[in-house]
Amino acid sequence: MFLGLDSSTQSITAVVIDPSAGLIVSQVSVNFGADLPHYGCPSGFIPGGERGEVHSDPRMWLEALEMLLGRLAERVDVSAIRMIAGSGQQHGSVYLDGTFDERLAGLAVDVPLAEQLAPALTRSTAPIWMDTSTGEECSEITAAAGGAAEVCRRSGSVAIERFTGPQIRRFWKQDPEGYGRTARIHLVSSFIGSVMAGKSVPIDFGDGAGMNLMNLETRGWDPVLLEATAPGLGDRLLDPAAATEVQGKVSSWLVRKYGFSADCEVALFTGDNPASLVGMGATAAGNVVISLGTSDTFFAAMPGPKTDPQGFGHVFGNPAGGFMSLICFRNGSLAREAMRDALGVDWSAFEQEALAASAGYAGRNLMLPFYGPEITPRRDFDGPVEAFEESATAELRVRALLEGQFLNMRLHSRWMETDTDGIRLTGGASKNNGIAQLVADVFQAPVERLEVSNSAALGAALIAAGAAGNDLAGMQAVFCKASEGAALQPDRAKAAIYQDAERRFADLLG
Ligand code: XUL
Repeated sequence: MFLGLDSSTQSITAVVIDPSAGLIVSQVSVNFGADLPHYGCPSGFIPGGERGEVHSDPRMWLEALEMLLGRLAERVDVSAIRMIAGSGQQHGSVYLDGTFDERLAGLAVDVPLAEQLAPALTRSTAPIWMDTSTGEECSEITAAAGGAAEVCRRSGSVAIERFTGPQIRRFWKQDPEGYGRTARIHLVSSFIGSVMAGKSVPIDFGDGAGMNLMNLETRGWDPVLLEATAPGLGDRLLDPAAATEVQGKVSSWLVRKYGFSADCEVALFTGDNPASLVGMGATAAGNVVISLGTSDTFFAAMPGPKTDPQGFGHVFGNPAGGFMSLICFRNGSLAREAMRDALGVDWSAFEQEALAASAGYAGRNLMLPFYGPEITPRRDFDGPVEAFEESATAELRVRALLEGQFLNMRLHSRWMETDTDGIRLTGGASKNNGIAQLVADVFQAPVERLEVSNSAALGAALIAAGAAGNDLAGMQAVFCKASEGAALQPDRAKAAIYQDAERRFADLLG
């Protein structure tokens, strides 16, 4: 059996798989807010941060890990687990002094984990991906490294507030003494991975690329970016490595406390998006994942390290080799719900009817579908902009909003220069057949919806099984199957319509 862990914003999840039986053996979660209310983080982060600061408590992650492993050991014979891998919410960072590795090597089973490791923290809290406090540091890094295009060329992204390099720089500026005592900086992924391995393990190429510090070509830390970020930073990071690189046996603490086998091994931990790419069965180029959530995301495997010339999209390492893109659209469900409220309709029933009623108007009436600031493209909007050929009815507005969202995705994923052979649609709004058909038509590609839940933890379990020699593509064919029946096929008669609509949409965007 193989174990995948995912330490995300609101919870930590374990998925255990048995590839020889093609079975998910167990899925267990601990919710930070509900299970550990004494940390006062109902949504997984410390509320009330000022000036865009969003931090979490690393002790909470440790206590949750311990609780999770306890629950897992009650349900599963953990001595049969051969390899462990994992993932974490991307960009979050943990700062530790020189005692961290000694503490890991000598963990006692009868003292809480958080109590044993907390004294090694040089920064009591961990900035996470929701943090937007580092605008100034992004500008400083960009200037010192030769401009935004240069930062993007080197690291795969322009300097972004939530990315770890700007966060590290802010810590160095605010607390130079604390930075000085810091011997090791981990991401959430490598921090949890280190606990499992009983020693500090490297950051992997997938998550490492979300730091504005890793050079995409060399896949090592970039000397210019290190220099532009904080003094002596290279000494505080282990060299990045592939997620599938086995790090040795599990911590003896896992053996003594939970009954893991002393022969169980640990592969690297990666970011939740790279792990989801694996868990969604989309690690081969040509498969695109579109996740329709609070924000919409578009991610896909890429053979080479191309970067977005406009600097909106990001490039991370693909745990199966090569690279992946990640593009975030802030106005996802936020915009769909704003329109629902503005029209005063029951969205779930309505948009399917609206799409059917307006079928003859495909691509005719355009809308820039932004109800507030957007990150792709990075721009402020006060509300949607309509360019309608006829007077706007509720049906036409719904069509134009959704078409606008998918045309915006199509336009802003062009830089990847990969074919879209198939789309795997996930997230709340993906269940709607009208929306799914519209995605197929706009992208002119078949759309499948998957049964997978916990795609990051499942992806991590597949990475673990792959690191032990199991064939990844074969496992994905079993574990990442499409849910119901055949894929939705695009209406080929709409190819020219949406090609033209994309051009007009780009013009409207200006
Ligand atoms: C990706 C990002 C988020 C987190 C969520 O860049 O910031 O998707 O990884 O956990």
